[in-house]
Amino acid sequence: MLTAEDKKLIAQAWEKVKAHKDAGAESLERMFMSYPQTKTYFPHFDLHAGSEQVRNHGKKVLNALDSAVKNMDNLSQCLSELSNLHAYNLRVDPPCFILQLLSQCLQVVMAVHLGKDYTPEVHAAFDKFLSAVAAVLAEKYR
Ligand code: ZNH
Repeated sequence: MLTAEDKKLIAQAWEKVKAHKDAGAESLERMFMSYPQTKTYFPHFDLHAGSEQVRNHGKKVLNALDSAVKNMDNLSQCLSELSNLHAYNLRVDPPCFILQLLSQCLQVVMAVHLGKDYTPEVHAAFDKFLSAVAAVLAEKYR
């Protein structure tokens, strides 16, 4: 569970992350490079560096996380449609594991952009938050 302090740290740090419009695309690029098996879910995408599709998808992911940050107490409801989409679009095994891969890459991108502001406390709070997001996205898998 996120404590009141976690929520405060997440909300503050997220404002700084959001200022980097390509943070989502950077996270996706890292995910595709570090975990090549994730590329199999995007056969219809151009995955080369600088791809416009990856850029756009990165923006969608950032927007989804932005509403998740704004609805931290209500993640299930806030991400319900996205959860449906992932349950039908993605057939990964086990889903929670692969969903965490993007979270790992997001953490690295946040650390790069936030530098010393990405304290161990912020890291720990985001880790909990992103795990909760991934759990919601995985919750409708059968
Ligand atoms: Zn995902 C889609 C988010 C993870 C795969 N996604 C998507 C979207 C969003 C997201 C927002 C869009 C939707 C619409 O359009 O409506 N994701 C997300 C998040 C996360 C994720 C937040 C975490 C954290 N995904 C993921 C992973 C994967 C994926 C890990 C694999 C690997 N997604 C996906 C796909 C899609 C999506 C495939 C579809 C795309 C297109 O467009 O086609």
